[in-house]
Amino acid sequence: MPISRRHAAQGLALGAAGLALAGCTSPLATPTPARAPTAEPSLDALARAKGLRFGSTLGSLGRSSRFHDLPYRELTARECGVLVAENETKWQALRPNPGKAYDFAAADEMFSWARARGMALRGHTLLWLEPKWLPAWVNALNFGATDGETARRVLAEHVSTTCRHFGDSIESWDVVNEAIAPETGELRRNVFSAPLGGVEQIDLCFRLARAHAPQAQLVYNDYMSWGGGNNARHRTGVLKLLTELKRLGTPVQALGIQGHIVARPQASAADATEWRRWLDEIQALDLDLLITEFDVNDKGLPADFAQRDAGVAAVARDWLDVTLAAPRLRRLLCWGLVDQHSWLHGFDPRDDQLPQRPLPYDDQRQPKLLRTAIADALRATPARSA
Ligand code: 9MR
Repeated sequence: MPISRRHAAQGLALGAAGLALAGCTSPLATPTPARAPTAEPSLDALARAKGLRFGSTLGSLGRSSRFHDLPYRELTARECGVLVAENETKWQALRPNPGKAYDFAAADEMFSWARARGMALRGHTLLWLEPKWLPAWVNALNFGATDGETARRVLAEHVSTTCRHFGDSIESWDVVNEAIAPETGELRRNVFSAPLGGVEQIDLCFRLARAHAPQAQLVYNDYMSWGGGNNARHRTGVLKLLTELKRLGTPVQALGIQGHIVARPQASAADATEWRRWLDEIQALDLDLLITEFDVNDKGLPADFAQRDAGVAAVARDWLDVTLAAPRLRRLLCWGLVDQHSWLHGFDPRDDQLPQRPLPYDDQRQPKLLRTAIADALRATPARSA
């Protein structure tokens, strides 16, 4: 099911490497491999050298379990210092049926594996506000506009049960995910909007998370990026929401920038300037920043693998250079490491039916130019003070 909404207007830059696209001619050739990962420091080691951490996601649910692809998960352990579950800590996964107990087994298995390898954990997400990502039974609750007490109890049960289960093992929680509609810049509505209010349900979730996960960093996570159109409206809406939360004293501590960027050969010096200014405004609210779900949608690039990989790497480098330069940004997580396991195959396939190549490694687990771009961006970013 394509989610074109998020990709509508992400005009992105191609820097120097992107301009090299024109020279690539071999159809579907694999480009010169990026530097071998084994001879290189891991991405997390490069990140740590600058006071950041690098991480990625793994998932164990469904037919194509990434977690049970053993070479893939060892690659994840080699490159990463932080792990986030792709789906296993979402409300829908933990409690699809209100008549049954919470099921933490899938998340627990992945998290205990990650902790044994010294990885820090991120939780994603306590409230994915849009109705289509809430459990069907939650959407079906009929609170009525005045029954705030019951609505509050449902949210409180979910947030407290989930936070308490994971205790202080989770260093950072995406408390609320994707509350702003990019088409309008306004708050989305869900079953909690009438009885509790739009901003109020978000405020409540953060307060509950603070009470039940006192050690965790509390994050608002969304997919606004640079560029005009929907992205501009989305940025305005997110800034407005965070400003209002701060005014209310909501314990939000950081903005998670998902970073599902889209490769299109468009110049964007103005986009970069505007993005930098917006990141400054967010930090001026006394908020930290994280990149939580980085990948590059290559629908706008040619079929040829060499051209595509060069284009993806160039766009990534441009975006990462600007975004990583934000002084309060200390985490960079990819939404997967190997192309084969990307969500984009199902959600936003290419028009030519060829598989997307959005991640730092190809299906043979060989590093691509995107890995080089990420490594170089980490090398180039200023060091954060301790
Ligand atoms: O990658 C995830 C995919 O496997 C799930 O089917 C989908 C719905 O739960 O969510 C995807 O992850 C999303 C993340 O939770 C929030 N930001 C956007 C991600 C890609 O859609």
